[in-house]
Amino acid sequence: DDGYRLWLKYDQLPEAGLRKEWQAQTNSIRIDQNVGPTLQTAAHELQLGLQGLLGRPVPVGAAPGGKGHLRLRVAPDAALGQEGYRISYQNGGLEITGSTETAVLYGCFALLRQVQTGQRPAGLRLSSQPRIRYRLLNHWDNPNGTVERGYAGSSIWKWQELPEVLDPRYQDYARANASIGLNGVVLNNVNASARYLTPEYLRKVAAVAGVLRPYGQRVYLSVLWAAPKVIGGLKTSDPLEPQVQAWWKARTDEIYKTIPDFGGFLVKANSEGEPGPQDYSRTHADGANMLARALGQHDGIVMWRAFVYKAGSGDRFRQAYEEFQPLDGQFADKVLVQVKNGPIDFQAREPFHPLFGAMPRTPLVLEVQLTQEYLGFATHAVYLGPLIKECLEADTHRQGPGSTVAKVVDGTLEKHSLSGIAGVANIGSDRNWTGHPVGQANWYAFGRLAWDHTLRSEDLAREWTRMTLTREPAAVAAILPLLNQSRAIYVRYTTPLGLHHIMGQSLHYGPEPWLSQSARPDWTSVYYHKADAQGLGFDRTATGSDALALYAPGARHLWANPATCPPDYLLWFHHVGWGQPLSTGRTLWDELTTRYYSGTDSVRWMQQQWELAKPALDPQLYADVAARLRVQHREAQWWRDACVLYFQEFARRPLPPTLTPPARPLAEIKELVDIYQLR
Ligand code: BDP
Repeated sequence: DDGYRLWLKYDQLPEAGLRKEWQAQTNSIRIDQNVGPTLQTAAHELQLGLQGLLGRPVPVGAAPGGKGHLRLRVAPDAALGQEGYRISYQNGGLEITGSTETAVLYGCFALLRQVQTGQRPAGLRLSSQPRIRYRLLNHWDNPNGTVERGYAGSSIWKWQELPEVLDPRYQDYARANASIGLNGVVLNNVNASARYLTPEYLRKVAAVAGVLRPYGQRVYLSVLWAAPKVIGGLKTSDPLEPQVQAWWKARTDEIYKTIPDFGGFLVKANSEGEPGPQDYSRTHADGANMLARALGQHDGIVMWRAFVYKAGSGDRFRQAYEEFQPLDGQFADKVLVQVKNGPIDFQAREPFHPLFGAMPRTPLVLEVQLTQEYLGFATHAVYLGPLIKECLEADTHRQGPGSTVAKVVDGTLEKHSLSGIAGVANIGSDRNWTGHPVGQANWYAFGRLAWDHTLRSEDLAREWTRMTLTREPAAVAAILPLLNQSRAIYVRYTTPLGLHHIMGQSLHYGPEPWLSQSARPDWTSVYYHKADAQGLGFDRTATGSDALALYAPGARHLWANPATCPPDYLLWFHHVGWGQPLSTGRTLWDELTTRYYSGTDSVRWMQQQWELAKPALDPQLYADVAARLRVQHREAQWWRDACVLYFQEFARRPLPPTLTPPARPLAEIKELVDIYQLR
């Protein structure tokens, strides 16, 4: 098994009885005549799946149908909204209904999931609708085929070959996205090239859009703020200049002529050297609103990213908040502000971003990163369900207890009709799409949570495992704890107790806590961990940067007191003495080192769990993950030894007696980083 089929494996169900039960309900698929391409796609996908799973032909024919026939029907239903579906028995036959063809398509994949995970058809009654309106993957793919922070091969978009050649992968990609409830794709990197807006490229983009459309996937583009200068021949890209406004309006109209269901723009502006409205002393709102006006009557949105931090302007933690919060209420109706889950940058664990709940008049898109830039690339097995859920369930306390990030993002807390969530894709041209097979679980869980953030991370891990790896109970029982604990384990052997941003420079791989020189101070490690003879951690209380003050009192309260702050967040907010006893009963030093060691040992445990599942796994897939786990263990030791020895230079304490000191000196480990960084 090369992993290409993802979770959409339609191998015959092993249980003959179960097959029979489903066969009795799926003699044929019935659709009305003259339906559109999406319903035809839905019928085709269902046919494909059922034929494989049930091991016999399932013809598609004209409705009505009746007993034993499965009907797909589009019928406006206010209770289901535009995208929700219902699966139920009507007149003795199963029926999948929704207000739109796309809704029925989602319903078809939901039905297939029922069959794939071994549910019985008797009494089946299921309805579901998405809680978030825009559910997007963000590709950081470049025109030359590279992927920024991509670890699964090159880009799946082959721009040279487009529009004539349509790689079959585009359709399989669209199918995968639709099957988990996503509805849109930003095709290109936020560090954007202007060329996507040229007529030459728009033809290519339109060709991709044509493949994705029947699967309910709309296409969006990241835009370069300076495009009017770079490709438009203008001298400025000042958003208040009429010629700039006219240029964007004309470009946008052109896009909609080529792609009538174009989704809109994603913008990274005045961030990490990208141009933006501030180059002309204008605000982010001036820029975003200008683009919203260019969209005019077209059905599209602007997603304006809040990932900004200027060198030398204090604690990086505070900066996005300070720039964006005062703009609340100034953004036009079609604008959503896109905020990363945490205030720094996709670290293995971050407190939720203080902007959530603090901009009640602006819909905020939650951005999470599926590509594991800071989580071991495609080498380390890290299931991200728990990370995404941790953020969604975090309580901002902005409108009293229960004001979770999820409620901010889905729009219910502040009564927004627009809502969005974005996952930075971990997909590339590797045969199995994501490099590490467990990366597929992250794509899967993200899509399912984007549809319904109340789903449990553990349940999604189970679904994915059973659809993708095996349904053999003992193997599933071995794999699930591995997945569910993998993120916590990764945190322990890399950045326990709230350490953050101590990874290798630029590449963001491996440990480099000693990094003290860089182009900007907030790209070093010492800026974040602040180790000294007294202790460790970033004081973000009133005696330090006071970033804690950005949170509502209820949320602040959780972290404000070092004695009661949950250990997982401790060093995010406090500089703690090495000998300080923690709530765990150990001193900071002992707890820190114990976590580095236990995290590393846990990778051994992950290996053992994987071994237990071996008899039920495809040999190729088993071997691939087993080998990656061996690397992961070696690199966990790398992290452990690097961090323990480095911090020991400050703490000047021995390891707790139960721990065996690293066998190699720090100098040797530092060389490793240089080898990896290719400096
Ligand atoms: C950082 C990445 C960088 C991205 C940036 C962003 O290192 O490559 O361009 O985020 O999100 O984490 O804009």
